[in-house]
Amino acid sequence: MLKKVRTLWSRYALSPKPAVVYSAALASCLLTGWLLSLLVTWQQDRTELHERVSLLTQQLDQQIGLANGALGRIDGVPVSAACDLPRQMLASVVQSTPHARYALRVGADGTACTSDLSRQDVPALPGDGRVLLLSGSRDGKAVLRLQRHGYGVSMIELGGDAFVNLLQQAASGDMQAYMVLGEQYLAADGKVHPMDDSIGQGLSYSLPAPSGQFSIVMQESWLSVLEGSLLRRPDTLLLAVLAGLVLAWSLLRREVARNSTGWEIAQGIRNREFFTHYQPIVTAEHGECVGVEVLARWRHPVQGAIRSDLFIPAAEDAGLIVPLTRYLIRRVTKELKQVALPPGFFVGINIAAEHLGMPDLVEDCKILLAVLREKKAVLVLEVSERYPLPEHQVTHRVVQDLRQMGVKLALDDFGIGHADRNYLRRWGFDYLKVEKGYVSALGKDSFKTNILDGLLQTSHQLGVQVIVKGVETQGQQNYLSVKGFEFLQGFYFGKPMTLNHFRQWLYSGITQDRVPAAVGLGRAEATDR
Ligand code: G
Ligand code: G
Ligand code: MN
Repeated sequence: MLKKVRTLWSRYALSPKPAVVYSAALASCLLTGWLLSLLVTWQQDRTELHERVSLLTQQLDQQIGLANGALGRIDGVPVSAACDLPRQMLASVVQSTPHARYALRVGADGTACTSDLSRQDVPALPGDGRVLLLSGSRDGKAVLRLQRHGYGVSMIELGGDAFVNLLQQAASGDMQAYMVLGEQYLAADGKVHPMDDSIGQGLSYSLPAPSGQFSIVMQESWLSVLEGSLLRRPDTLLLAVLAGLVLAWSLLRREVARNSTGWEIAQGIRNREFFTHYQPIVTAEHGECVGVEVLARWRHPVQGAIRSDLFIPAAEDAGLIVPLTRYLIRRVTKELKQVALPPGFFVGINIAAEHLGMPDLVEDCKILLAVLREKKAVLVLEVSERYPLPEHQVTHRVVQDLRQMGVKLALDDFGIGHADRNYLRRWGFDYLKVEKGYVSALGKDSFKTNILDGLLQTSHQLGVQVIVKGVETQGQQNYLSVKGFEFLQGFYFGKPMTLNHFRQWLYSGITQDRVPAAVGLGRAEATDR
């Protein structure tokens, strides 16, 4: 049970999960789309708010302008102790001024006349204040008083209803409009409220002079912008969703492109399109075959032979390298059963670093190991220096388990990565397989040649054996042999070949001569693909 959990953990938790990555990408696309919609909604609302405010400002300015004009006429009303004539004049001003209800004129001598017989009261008139916004004392409705001091005092009172109507027209849905004057404001509910902070955050417009004391505030709640981005503007949202989908789709296409290769590889494994080639590893001195490297090959039903430097990385990307390797190991197991191998023969299999982090690998190797043990052959797992082994407890345990079963470890492509002595010691490699470039550099690149020369000494110190790959000429073999390298691999000795070819190659090599030149040149042509 615990083992199963550990296996599942190493298989899923330690490797990236494309599904999670993909849904996260999709979610972020939709989020971006929605943010876009939010921004557009906010922008549109802002524009509309501006339009409404300026319209409301015009309307209010017109109303107050008329009242201001009326004040001028009231200034000219002569007041006398018997208010009859002034009252008539004031009443006509009230009648001809929209929404006016009441007018008052106080002469320079303090004599006061009003437009309304029933309202003889003279309100307390503040010093130089020109406008007052008040709750009407009689019917509870808002009342607007405009007054002017000069030669006496003139005052006109307007009913608040007209203003409230305008505020109501301007406000809609979640947009609110307020008419602010000093420390008070009139709201669309028809009431006068004391000023509060929330009103200050809206969009504010001052009325032009002479009504400049007034300002209009419009505001919209964030909640309604949020709601609007989702509901009120289906066009914007649709556009945003479309944009999100386009983004997601392009992502999906990349994913599908990747997955189609992945799918083909999976299909290929199922249909046994993958097979193996074997490339000999020989002693430097006599060219005697002491081992073999298993190389994956793919014969695609439509595209034909596909290069392994293309499909191996693709399989790694698609998370299929492990199943592919597993399949190849099974195939190699079956194939090698039929072959007699020289004692001590080593069989190299390329393993992805990720695979070494899975406890399954031990299980995957068991049957092959049993077959090889019977033939006194050794299994060598080749891991590339390209991708460092994950310094994970699981990986160390897997390596330890394999070691106990007699499996050897080779560091492949040595010289292209950053493996240092510590890395080699930590993982206990038995073989270093030197990158092809070092051999081809012989006689051309003294820097690389020097590294190759120095490698022997290092390998002795570390107790690892060196296999030099990419040997293509007799000159290279001679050089390496004289230098003291033990094992070589390359086209000069044998190209990767099918099992049948390899078997022929091996047996004829054993029964016939072991002169490398003859072995290499003669056989290389008969092999491969
Ligand atoms: O022989 P060839 O040109 O196909 O090899 C190309 C590369 O592919 C080599 O570097 C070799 O390590 C890698 N390769 C070949 N077969 C396998 C395989 O079965 N598993 C892995 N992980 N790599 C392989
Ligand atoms: O896993 P590894 O990188 O060792 O795989 C060996 C790769 O090198 C295979 O692709 C094989 O075809 C290729 N190869 C083997 N011998 C030679 C050689 O002598 N010259 C060149 N250029 N490539 C070789
Ligand atoms: Mn290899």
